[in-house]
Amino acid sequence: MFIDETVIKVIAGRGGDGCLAYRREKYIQMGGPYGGNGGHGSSIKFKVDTGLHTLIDLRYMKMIKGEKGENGSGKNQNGKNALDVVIKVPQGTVITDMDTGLIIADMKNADDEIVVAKGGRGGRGNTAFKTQSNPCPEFAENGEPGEERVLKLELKLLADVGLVGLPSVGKSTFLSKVSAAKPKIANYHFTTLNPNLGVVKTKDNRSFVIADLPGLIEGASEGAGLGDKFLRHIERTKVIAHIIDMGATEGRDPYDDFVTINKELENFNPKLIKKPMIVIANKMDMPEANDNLDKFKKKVDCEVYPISAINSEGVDTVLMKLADLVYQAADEPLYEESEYLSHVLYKFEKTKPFTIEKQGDIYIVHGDEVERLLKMTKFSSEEATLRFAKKLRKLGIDDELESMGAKEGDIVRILDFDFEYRK
Ligand SMILES: Nc1nc2c(ncn2[C@@H]2O[C@H](COP(=O)(O)OP(=O)(O)OP(=O)(O)O)[C@@H](O)[C@H]2O)c(=O)[nH]1
Ligand SMILES: [Mg+2]
Repeated sequence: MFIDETVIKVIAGRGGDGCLAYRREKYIQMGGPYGGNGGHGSSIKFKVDTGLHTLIDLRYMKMIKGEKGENGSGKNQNGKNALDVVIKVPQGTVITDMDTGLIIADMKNADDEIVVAKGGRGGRGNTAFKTQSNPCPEFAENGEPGEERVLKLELKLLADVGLVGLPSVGKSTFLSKVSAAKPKIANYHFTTLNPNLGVVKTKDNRSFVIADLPGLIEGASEGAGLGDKFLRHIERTKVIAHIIDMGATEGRDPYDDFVTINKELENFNPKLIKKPMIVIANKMDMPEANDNLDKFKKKVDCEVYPISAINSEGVDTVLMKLADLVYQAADEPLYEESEYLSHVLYKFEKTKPFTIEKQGDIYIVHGDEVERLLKMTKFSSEEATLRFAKKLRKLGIDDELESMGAKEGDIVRILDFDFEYRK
């Protein structure tokens, strides 16, 4: 089965917890802190595998979870880092962050590999907090939570030329004549249900890839017929080739067909109709075809190439023209820089540290950074609690609570934890 779209949740592993320990050995007095750091949690990575041609494997994986890093232990032993989780995707996969709608990566190269969710850092053990003024810290940190994202994966095939047209105009017939591809051909609509790719070689040995798409009909962008979702596979193509039934074998006017298809292309993505475009006038073996072609040419200002795909007539000229256009076209990126989620994946650093909402006498503090701080604090130690309070103050939470009118003893809530406000 060909699957070209799926949604998946990724949760990177949490860092291991730091250890709180002291050195206690015979003959060593006041051994000091001795707790090691936790290891990194596993990051989730996507990597191109050129042997894959569909997203079907990911369709059945609703969630990918990373492993927690190992906890630190006594004698300053650091926990082991968890191994990264590497998920294979087909070349041409586009990864979008569902929260922001921004692109994380366009995996178009054969060796592309990217981190989509970063594993949490290991919490520091108490040895790491040792300073001159605090030679024996009585606290350690919990591991940092791993990043979480909901991702949309879309496969956008890599082809140089996209064949578009209404059903039964001969798109698959054309592909079968110019390449080794063996698409299904029949005289009923929607014979082609998934895109087919074929490699073409011209007489002068230039080579390029053609994509044959399922037929489009009026209203495809609103879901009519097979819809327009397959058009994502020509978003990368350098050239668009319209195939038109110039024999009008189904009684339609060829010019109307051309207008209909262009409208659907534009509705899907306005960039599509700005690509270099040619018209392949097919079924020229039919009796009315020459008259239709004359009328058609008067109405369009696009180059028109008459062929009979079924008899392989005229196809070499078309291929030479397509090769010219493909070889001239610049390699344009699919997305602009501004459509990308910033390269820095540290979600926590980008977001506003907190917001405070007042519900009755309770002040509820939200925010990734504050919540992460809370999760990394071991409240069993007084020192750690003090450190947490200091950090909140540094973030400006105390100031904001004060300006919101918080009084001594009011409840401040972060996640499931309630604290008493003190000035
Ligand atoms: N007379 C004539 N018939 C053709 C020609 N090319 C294709 N056909 C016929 O047109 C019908 C449809 O051909 P396909 O290649 O399956 O058309 P398609 O555009 O791929 O159709 P969908 O996949 O349904 O969108 C078949 O019966 C072909 O034999 C041609 O040059 N002349
Ligand atoms: Mg077809």
